Amino acid sequence: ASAQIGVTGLAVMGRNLARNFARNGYTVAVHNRSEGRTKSLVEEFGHEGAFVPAWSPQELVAALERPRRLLIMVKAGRATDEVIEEFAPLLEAGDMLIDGGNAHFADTRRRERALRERGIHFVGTGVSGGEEGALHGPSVMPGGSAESYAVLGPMLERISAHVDGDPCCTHIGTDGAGHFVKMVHNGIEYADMQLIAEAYHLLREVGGYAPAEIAETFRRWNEGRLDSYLIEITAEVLAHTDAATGEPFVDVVQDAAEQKGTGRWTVQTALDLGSPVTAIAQATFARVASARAELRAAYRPLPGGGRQELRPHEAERFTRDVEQALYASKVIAYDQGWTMIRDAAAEYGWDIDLGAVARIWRGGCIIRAAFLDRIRAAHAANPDLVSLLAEEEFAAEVSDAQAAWRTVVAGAAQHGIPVPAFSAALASYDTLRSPHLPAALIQGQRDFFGAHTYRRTDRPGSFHTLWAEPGRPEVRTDGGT
Ligand code: NBP
Repeated sequence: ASAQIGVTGLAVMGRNLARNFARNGYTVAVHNRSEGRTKSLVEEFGHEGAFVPAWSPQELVAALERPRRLLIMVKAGRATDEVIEEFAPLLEAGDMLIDGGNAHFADTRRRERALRERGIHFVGTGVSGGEEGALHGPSVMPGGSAESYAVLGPMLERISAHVDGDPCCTHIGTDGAGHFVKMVHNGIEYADMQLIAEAYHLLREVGGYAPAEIAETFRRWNEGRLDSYLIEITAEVLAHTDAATGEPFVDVVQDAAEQKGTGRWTVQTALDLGSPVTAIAQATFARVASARAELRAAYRPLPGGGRQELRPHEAERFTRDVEQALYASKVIAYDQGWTMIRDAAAEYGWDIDLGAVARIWRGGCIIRAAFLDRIRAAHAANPDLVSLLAEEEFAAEVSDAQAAWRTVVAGAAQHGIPVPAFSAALASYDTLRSPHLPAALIQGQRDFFGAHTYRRTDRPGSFHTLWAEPGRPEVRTDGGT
């Protein structure tokens, strides 16, 4: 037994993580259900470090130092359960089974509980950054016991991305916390991508700019507060010309967005937790709607908004307004993600360091951005921070942006350009900012048809109005007077 870590499942992610461990000086035992992947890994990349090929689960387990650390990198879902069932009987108390796949956090909680009873640490671990990240340094979000992190953490930190010398890996919390936070990362990613796409759409349709010109605008924005991986690759995609037709790449790609489902999980879970992640939800629905060809065909003949061309100086001002709207919306979308993490921590008893989440997303992952360092700093300065909007600088930026933000959303409506994520973010801002919401009327409606009761602004207790009786008398329903 000489390997410090084992990896089973050697498709793109597993293979690259195994190589990453080996390149960092660890001896890595590697195994795959079908032998071909193990062979090709050792043949192609064997020179990169110390690999121990294993041709059966028994061989893999026998190759590992105790306590054993075994990383599962297979297709999420049933395959993960099958692999766990295959390996768990071969392990001993104190060993660590790490699931680096995109598992649903509820599955991770279930698996962790079952394996804990068998004395095995199950470490559900979010891994972000795709295959490149897996090889060169991903953002790593391990859950599971603090005990397991003490042994495993240093290895995961070593292979993770680093920003300013800090590893993009931290112990997120117990059981499913790591996979939960990875899920929210993907939800935020959906929102950020949709917001950027809406900015592009506005610059194109209202601003009248060509994709290559918009690419330049994004490059410029990438030097300011919007500096991020997603803005950077957006500029690349927009500047790309299709070789076959000579047309902008974005004009030859079908406008129907796909998804693997982690955004959907975020929205489903948010409803259960009561977390108002409206920008993330709209981004997810925008993908779904884009792919509903039959609905789009039915709506297509209907009239849209007016289109008048902007003069050059107006288009320039509009571009500046869109930057403000994008930034403000982005702050709201990220804030929604953090709200959801805080809500889940309370629900599941996870002790999550909200600043550390921002810290480990500064590198390796898809939403990496300069801006995350400010979120980190805001939480570090005030560990009880309820919202980014409660922090002075973010509040000032969003306040400064709000006039432009409203102009952009109103202009989009007039032009008939859909901006579901911009609108949802602005509505969220106004909802949470408003001193009065029409929720009071909703309570009245609920009390009218269902005697659901309401609370008054001037007195404690719950009340019901006898709507059918003359004079509509009010009764107190909680036994108080
Ligand atoms: P895939 O998700 O495509 O899974 C392929 C691997 O699963 C192969 O090694 C395959 O073995 C193995 N496998 C399957 Br399928 N069923 C199995 C079973 N019943 N028993 C044992 N092995 C089984 O691989 P991937 O794209 O490398 O992703 C791995 C995990 O990482 C997934 O959970 C994914 O969601 C997650 N992830 C992916 C990315 C990404 O960018 N791709 C990023 C972050 C996380 P075989 O070779 O014998 O068929």
